[in-house]
Amino acid sequence: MSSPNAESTAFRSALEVIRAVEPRVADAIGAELADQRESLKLIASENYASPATLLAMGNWFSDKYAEGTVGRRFYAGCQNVDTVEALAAEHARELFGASHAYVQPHSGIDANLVAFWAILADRVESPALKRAQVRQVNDLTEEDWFALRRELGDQRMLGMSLDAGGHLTHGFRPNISGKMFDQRSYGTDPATGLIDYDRVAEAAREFRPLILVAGYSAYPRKVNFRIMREIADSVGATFMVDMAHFAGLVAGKVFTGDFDPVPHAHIVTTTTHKSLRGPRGGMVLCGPELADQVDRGCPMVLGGPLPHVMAAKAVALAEARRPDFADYAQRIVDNAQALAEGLLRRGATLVTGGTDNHLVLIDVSGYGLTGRQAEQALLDSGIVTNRNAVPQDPNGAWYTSGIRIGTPALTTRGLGTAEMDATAELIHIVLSQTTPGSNADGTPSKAKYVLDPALADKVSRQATDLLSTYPLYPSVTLA
Ligand code: DSN
Repeated sequence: MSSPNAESTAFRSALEVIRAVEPRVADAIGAELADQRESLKLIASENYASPATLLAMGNWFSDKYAEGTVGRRFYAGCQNVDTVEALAAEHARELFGASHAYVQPHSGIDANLVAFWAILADRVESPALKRAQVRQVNDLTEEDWFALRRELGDQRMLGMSLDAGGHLTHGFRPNISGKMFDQRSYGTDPATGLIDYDRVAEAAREFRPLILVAGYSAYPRKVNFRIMREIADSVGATFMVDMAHFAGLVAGKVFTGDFDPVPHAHIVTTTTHKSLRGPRGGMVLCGPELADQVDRGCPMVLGGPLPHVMAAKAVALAEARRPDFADYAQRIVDNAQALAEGLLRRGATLVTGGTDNHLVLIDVSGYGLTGRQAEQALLDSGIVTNRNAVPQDPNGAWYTSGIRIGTPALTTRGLGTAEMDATAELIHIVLSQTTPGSNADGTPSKAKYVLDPALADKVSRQATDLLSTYPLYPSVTLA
């Protein structure tokens, strides 16, 4: 462990150096720390990376180009990048029990694109090259190349629907994945809000996708990946899991057996900054069958790797291999369940009636509000959340009827189940005291709301009090 003094000195010195060039940037960095320290951060996809992870990103690795893979680069002088990339991949393999890890993706969408194109290359391009008896695409005739491009663009994907908690990158039209694939969705049972595996199997039988995707950004339950793999196998689909939200729960062995995607999926993607608590970035895990295609991610779909971020991934993954990470992961779920119970006891409606992961989805229509009104009222009260669609949402993806809350960040700060109950009380007070507002012409507004500013201030102070026992980055003083 580094000394608190060393961490303070490092950040203070960095700000001093930045301030000498552009003081407004140094001020904004300092202000961001102050804001994060004072707000109750309940955004399910955010966390606080360790000082070591943050510091690993701010250095001269940022200046190095390193296209290619470890030991096989298109640029000279990559020996130190090789060291950190190999370390990050080794930690990832060991942590998740995967035979191959690719740590270059810059984000979750990038990791998913790498996976999609690795699958397309394996399932569509390689057979076409074989049929044409050539080694690579440049050797195809114009006619065969044209036919292959059409075939690549004519593939199917089955993923979870957006309003059931799926993710935009799983084949939805506003995202490139929806323009690449013919997509169909599976939803959740309207009565329970849970995935109905028989319905997924039926959809797979009817649609015959090349890729079956599991994974979510707003589904508060576990997914049985063994069953999903059986469904994929029954229709010859490649099974891909996007575990971005719950990677920390897999790493911390809270999700094991049927609920650990790594032994069941052909390919797994993730971000590294959510429950995993690393730097902003992405990662792909797979078996030997897809490893070569995955390693072509750059330059196939990625710009040059970011060696400074790979260095930070190595640091964060090393942290996640420590025994205390399992305790952290379990506390994330304990806290989410305590938050859910606290909300239910106070009369809130929760999608699926609770949670068994890191997130809770409140249906705020029970409070007479849209997600947007609820999100803003909570923000006025020092509680940072995000609005989210609920299944069959009548208010669509912009206004929504839900508020998604998650516990990875507050758990990192050290808050426990008692503080989650206090947090549930603050959320309930704000939502039950907020009323919908009207437009200038008197019609009901989906965005405007009325909340007594004195109440918002009071809750804000209570939130700050709740956090004061659990300082964020206690080792870091900037003044
Ligand atoms: N932005 C992330 C989330 O909030 O879930 C995933 O895209």
